[in-house]
Amino acid sequence: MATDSPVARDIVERLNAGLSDALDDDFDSLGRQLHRRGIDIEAVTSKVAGFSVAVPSWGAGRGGTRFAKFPIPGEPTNIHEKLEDCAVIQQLCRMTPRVSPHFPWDRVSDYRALREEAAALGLGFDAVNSNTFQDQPGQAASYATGSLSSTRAEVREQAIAHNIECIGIGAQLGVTDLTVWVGDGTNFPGQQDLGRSLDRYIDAASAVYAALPDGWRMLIEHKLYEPAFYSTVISDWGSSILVAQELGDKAKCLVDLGHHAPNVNIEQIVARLHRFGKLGGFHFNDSKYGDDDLDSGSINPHQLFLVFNELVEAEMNPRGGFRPAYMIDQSHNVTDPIESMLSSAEAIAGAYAKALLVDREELLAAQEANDTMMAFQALRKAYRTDVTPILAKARAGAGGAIDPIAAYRASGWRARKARERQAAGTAAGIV
Ligand code: PSV
Ligand code: MN
Repeated sequence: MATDSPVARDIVERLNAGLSDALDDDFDSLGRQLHRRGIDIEAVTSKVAGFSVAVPSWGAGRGGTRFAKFPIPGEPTNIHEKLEDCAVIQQLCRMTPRVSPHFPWDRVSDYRALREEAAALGLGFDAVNSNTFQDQPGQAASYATGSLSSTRAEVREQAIAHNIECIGIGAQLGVTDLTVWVGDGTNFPGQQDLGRSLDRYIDAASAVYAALPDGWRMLIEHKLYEPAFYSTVISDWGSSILVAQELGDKAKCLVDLGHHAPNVNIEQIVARLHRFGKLGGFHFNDSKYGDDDLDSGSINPHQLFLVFNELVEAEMNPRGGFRPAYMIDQSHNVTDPIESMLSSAEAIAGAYAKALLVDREELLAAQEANDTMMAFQALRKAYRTDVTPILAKARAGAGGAIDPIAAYRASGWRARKARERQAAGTAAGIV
């Protein structure tokens, strides 16, 4: 961490001092309860302290919807200001040490300098995201017909070149993952040939894959629909794994929680992808209807827990290796993005902590004996445990805030930035 913390350290220390007795009390009580269940709270706390999830640079602003954007005074409008806000999140919660950039949104002239700027704020970078789902001013060819799967060769070439440029930027930022999400698809039956569009995607994606340096991965992110509403080229995990298998070992699948039809069993998708060594990353958010990009765990915390139950299972039984790129991918329309990401980091780490509490021997024994109720109870016991003292201890132990949102509010950060920063525009768009 740089010597100048974004939020004054004494604010965090003063608030922590007022909360630490109660936290110790709750932690000790939970420790006794877990001890009776054969669980060492210190071991769980140190695993939680080692957990991290990246934050998206674009999530630091108020994203808006397709219809409107309502900026707040003091929100960041460029990558430098976004990094500052991400540093606040990391300072207070201590589990978001990396920022995932998106290009060309985060374009600068000197990426080595950007890496140093982030490092001075206590941050590193995570997976680079390419953007071939929007046209940029002055761009030679339009993505109106798709990008990697477009019928037009010059469009595919441009999309390939952009992804290769992202790899080059990522190398300068110290990153080793490229996440590729394309909005390619159709709005009318018959608009494009469903087989040939996938052929074109695979051909173009192979050219990007061929440019991956050693140690790099290409994370293929699927999404059911939007912006295309009849068919999407990489619509589901089936298409994603088929493409990843076709491309090769460096290609993995990335699961974004919101990119599935309602009620789809996403934890099973996680288990399947892991089974075939293809689970590369995860985008956390929550939804009620579609790709709502709501805050993680705000609608369905139980689903988040069940997903983590599979992720912990994968962590403990890595088969061909398990190195997931975890990232928050949300759009904050009605909250301060810093508060939303603090709250989401807590929800995500909480689901992880609960999944660590599952007695896996008990679960396996019940499963093998076909004792459905006891298998379910093994999960339920873990899920209903209040793990907030573990999360707060892990945070405070790493120098963070016991109550991050309270510390953030006490810091007056946003009001200060409102005086210093330019106002954000109101142009709407999907983020
Ligand atoms: C697409 O909906 C997505 O989930 C992809 O990860 C994009 O990169 C991101 O949102 C921002 O648009
Ligand atoms: Mn995503």
